[in-house]
Amino acid sequence: MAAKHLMWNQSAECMPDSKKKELQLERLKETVKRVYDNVPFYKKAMDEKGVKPSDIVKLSDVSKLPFTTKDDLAANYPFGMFAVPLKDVVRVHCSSGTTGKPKVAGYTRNDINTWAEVMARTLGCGGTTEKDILQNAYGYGLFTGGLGAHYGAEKIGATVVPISGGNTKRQILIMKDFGTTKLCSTPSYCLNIAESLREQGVEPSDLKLNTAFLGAEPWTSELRAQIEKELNIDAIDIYGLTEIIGPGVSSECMEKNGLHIFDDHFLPEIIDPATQQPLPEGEIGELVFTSLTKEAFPIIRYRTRDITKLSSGECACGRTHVKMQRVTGRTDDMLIVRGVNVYPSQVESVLVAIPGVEPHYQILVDRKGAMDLLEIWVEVSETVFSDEIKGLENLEKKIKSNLESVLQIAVKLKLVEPKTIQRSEGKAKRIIDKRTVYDKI
Ligand code: DLL
Repeated sequence: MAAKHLMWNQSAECMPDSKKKELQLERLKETVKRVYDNVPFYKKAMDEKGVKPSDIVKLSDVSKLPFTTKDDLAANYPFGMFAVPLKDVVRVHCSSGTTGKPKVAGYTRNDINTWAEVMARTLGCGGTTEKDILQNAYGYGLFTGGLGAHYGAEKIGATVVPISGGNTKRQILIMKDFGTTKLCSTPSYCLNIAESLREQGVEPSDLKLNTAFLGAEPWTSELRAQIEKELNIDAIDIYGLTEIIGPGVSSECMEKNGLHIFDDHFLPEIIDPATQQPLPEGEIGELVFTSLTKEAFPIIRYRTRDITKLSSGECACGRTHVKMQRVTGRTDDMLIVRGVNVYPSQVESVLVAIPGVEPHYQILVDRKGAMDLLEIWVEVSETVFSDEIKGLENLEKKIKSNLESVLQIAVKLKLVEPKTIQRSEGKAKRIIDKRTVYDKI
């Protein structure tokens, strides 16, 4: 694995800690001053907290600053959080918000360059070079995945195939004919592609694919193992969000042991979501980011709702960026069923560990009277499904008992035929919570 320690920007990625902290502080001060002077929301929020830009004298002073939440973005929709005039904004992207209005991100020309830089680092983490043919199956458009990966790959000089998501048959044709070496997609779409390859009798050895950059939704290490085995590739977890820049906030390296946060551009903190107090390194909580270099849409202490923990210290790859653990879920992704917290990732890790079960599942929550019901639909493989009833019953028992012991709650399980559950072409929709519908009536 010659590409193991390849880096796009070694001096930034391996910066000694003291130098990094100096740079972060300098950039934090600039950012805070810029938002105070240019974004009425921040002036008001800082005045209310009694904090002035000049109060930021050391890095830990970040905790004096107000948080930004998605409700704040909604209240300032669409362009109210921008710190530059619109004439300097060369691009906008959006992501769907739960309130119905999208969250809007703006970029200056410099922001686009910064984004390409952090995405080049991301793709470099998985060994991408100008010799690669990179098939970009993230959706192009308002979603940040497509153009984010595109600019990063072009910056490296790889040959980009901007195929976008969907049309799986064509994805496979191109993968074979063009000799694609790198794939960018969501993990669920990668699984979909792998399944179609299998159906078409295409073996991994018929392809030149060696690495996939998978992100935009939570996935488990068990699913990684399955994708890697099935496609005979390295699968790298990449993370980001529209509000911070898009993809390119953090990425795993080939060590696959935590994601390097590009912390010369994005300052991370972990807080207790209940008390909103910062937590010490190593503790699990909500990830919060302050942008350090963004011009159009700088953001202070943005509450991502993503749950993870941080760790510092040099990685075996040589990078010194602070690492975050794989995000297993969001605070608002967590289902509370009869008072018990349930994350889709728990369901996924149980299912992927059982032979004969496909990692395609749907979680349905409903309410009968005062009682919450948790139903999980699970797809089984063709061979298991056509097996005798006894075999199916045994499998059903096993899945149910494994799920119940992990989730600590009674589950109604339904085994369904292969291909029943809708395949994803982007972010998979795994939860149908009918209770919210009832609650609104
Ligand atoms: O999903 C940006 C992206 C594109 C990341 C392509 C990686 C690859 P949004 O649509 O704004 O942006 O969604 C952001 O998706 O807060 C997480 O909850 C989730 N998410 C993103 N990457 C990961 C990941 C893009 N690797 C939201 N693991 C974030 C778990 C992820 N969750």
